[in-house]
Amino acid sequence: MTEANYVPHSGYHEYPVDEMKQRAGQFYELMKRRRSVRQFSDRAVPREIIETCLLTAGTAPNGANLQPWQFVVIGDADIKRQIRQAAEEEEKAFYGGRASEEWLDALSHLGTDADKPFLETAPYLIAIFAQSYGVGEDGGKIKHYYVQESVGIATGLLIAAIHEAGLVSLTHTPSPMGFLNDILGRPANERPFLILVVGYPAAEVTVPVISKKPLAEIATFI
Ligand code: IYR
Repeated sequence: MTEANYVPHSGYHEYPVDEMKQRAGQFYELMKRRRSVRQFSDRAVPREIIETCLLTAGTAPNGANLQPWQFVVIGDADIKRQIRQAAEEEEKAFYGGRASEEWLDALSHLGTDADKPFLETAPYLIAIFAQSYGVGEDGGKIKHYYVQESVGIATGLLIAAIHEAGLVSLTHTPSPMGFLNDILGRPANERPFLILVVGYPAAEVTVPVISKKPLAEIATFI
């Protein structure tokens, strides 16, 4: 047992209500401009930007503060090529019959297919792993809590940080993703969560027409 140790929360800033409204609105204006992008430029992105965005991801609230995540940043062309090859193999099976008609129907308005050139074009792929359990110095298993929730929240912060920095991203989830452990040499306690594709958009980038549900549909005040 480790005893709890408290310090004053000096990082908290209170704003006047009008300023709060303005800040909340500004953040919404920023975030609603974010789109998942599937056409990337090969333009280089400074590694430091990715590092800072990962630090933001690492601030996420998480189970028992055990921080059950690992971000593998891939900039190497040969590894990106291997990932594209393995992902496209799974995607061919997915689009070619493994996915139900209902699933393919739900995706049809996005115009996605098994071809994933962005996995090679984008300067960075971030393979996000969820650590189902930790491994102690003695090799013993350390129980992790709320792993999916924790990694999901961290990924959300990462996506927001990348958008705020002025880059675009795509959450890519070939299924199954076990090939990531093999290609990246990750241990058995780490399960692939998703691949975040990061970079600048291609010059003539387009995005599908979609809409977001209005507040009344996504929230209930009682
Ligand atoms: N993983 C596939 C299929 C796919 C599934 C969902 I749910 C999406 O929102 C988008 C795509 C692919 O990446 O094409």
